[in-house]
Amino acid sequence: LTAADVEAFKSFLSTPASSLFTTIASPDGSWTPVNEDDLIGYNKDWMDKYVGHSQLLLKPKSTEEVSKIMAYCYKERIAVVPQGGNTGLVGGGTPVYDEVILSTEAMKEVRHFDEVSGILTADGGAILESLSNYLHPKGYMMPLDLGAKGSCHIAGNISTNAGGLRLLRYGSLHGTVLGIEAVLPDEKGTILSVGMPGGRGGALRKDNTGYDLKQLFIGAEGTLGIVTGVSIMTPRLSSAVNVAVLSVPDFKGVQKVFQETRGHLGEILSAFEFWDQEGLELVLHHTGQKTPFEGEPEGGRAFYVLIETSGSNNDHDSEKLGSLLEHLLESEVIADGVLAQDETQVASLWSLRESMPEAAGKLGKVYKYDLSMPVKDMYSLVEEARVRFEEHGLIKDGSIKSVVGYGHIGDGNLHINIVADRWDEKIEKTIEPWIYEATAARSGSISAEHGLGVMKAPYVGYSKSDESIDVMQAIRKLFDPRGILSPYKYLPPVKEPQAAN
Ligand code: FAD
Ligand code: 2HG
Ligand code: ZN
Repeated sequence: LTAADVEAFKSFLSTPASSLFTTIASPDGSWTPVNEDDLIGYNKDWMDKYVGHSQLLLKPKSTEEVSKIMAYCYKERIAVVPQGGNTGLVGGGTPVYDEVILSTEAMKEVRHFDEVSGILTADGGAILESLSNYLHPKGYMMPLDLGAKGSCHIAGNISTNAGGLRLLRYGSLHGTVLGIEAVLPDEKGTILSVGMPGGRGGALRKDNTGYDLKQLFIGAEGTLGIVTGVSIMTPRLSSAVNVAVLSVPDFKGVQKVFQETRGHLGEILSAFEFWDQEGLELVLHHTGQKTPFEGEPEGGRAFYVLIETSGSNNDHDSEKLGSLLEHLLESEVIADGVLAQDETQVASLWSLRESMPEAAGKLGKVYKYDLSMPVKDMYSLVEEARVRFEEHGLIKDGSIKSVVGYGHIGDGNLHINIVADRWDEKIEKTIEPWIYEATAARSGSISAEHGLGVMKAPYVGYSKSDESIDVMQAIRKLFDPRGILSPYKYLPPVKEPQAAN
């Protein structure tokens, strides 16, 4: 990055850029840091695990500004990392070295809402919770919800293909996103608009004219272009929401409850989450909440399940949920169950689950794994992990403080949070690649929803074949021929062909 680069960027922007070096003072061309503090929060991630050294933060206000930036970066071969709310959990949104940070923070407007179809069009930097708040008075809701909703941007959600707490009901973003506007890292800073209202074809539910290009951007983690706009299908807001939390003696019971719940509740089921005893204790300790259950579970351990229903007839839904609970209690599949009586209780039961990442973060440094696998194989992995850390002496010496299992059972997605007293190579090497091998042995995926980022780029081979990785590399090169977008992330480096002897 040179002084001339910074001046060029400034000329493209209507808002000022933050730079460590906005004053170019000395004759040798070195710069004077003026606002280092401004950049700290953008250089490190939510977990404090990944820390970069970017010297420049750009907050463009329009797609056209992004286009000028990307054309310039292409010309000058300047590496860029797109950043939204910086809540990602795999080190995707922070620089590895000194890449320029391009933040969507200043692009956060709703562009259009169609009250008949429920199609919402917004800038990429719109915060998920703001979009929910915009939709609620109109009787609509966002099809995704996650604990980071107060900070994450819709383009960040799309770029990570975030799953979250409602995927079971409303499906993945591959189904709900209808259109994407993105700026490509090419000579012109091409603005690619696919399935956006007003464009050729517009935002359509059904469109079979050629390759579905928008799908490539969903989960691309900023490797193909900068997502500046999105159109998304939003469902009607449910007028009746009911929540129950159950205590289940063992993980076999959790699977039984899941089976029974799907059978009994059918189309009104909107979430099915679980967590273990360690998880409950962690959350109670760090939030100061009280357990909703009477007394201790038998043997001091249980699993906990949160069931949510969303529908339009409260009498019908609560009767169904009530009779499910009765059935589970009578058949002794569950030990206890609590049904929320009002909105406050709904929120407090949800917070037992939603507070998990934050509570783990308060205890220590958290090695996080988000794995997909058949439900029956999930919890044995958590147990194996505990045995492994025990055998390696990491529990005894206090390096590992807790191993928590929780997640989105309804989607076959297990979260393991391994809470350590520090970031440490020895701890990491005991976990990785063992955990990826154990996942592959269960025919699982090493990332169910958080993505690859810098953390899992070297390990994607555990979930994808060499042929798939080669095709992904080729797609990446097509969109980003100079390799300037989020380098060092997402995929392993391209293998150079062996020279013939
Ligand atoms: P960032 O963290 O800023 O970026 C994430 C990735 O997207 C990076 O690779 C970045 O380069 C890229 N990116 C960002 N903006 C753009 C853009 N405009 N164009 C191109 N690429 C871009 N995830 C889940 O899937 N499910 C959950 O339930 C969930 N719960 C969470 C709870 C908490 C408390 C926290 C901290 C995180 C959680 N996450 C969850 C992870 C994270 O919030 C999501 O991955 C979220 O979608 C990231 O959005 P963001 O705007 O913060 O993106
Ligand atoms: C969740 O489901 C998120 O709460 C975060 O995906 C999981 O922090 C984690 O490991
Ligand atoms: Zn999750």
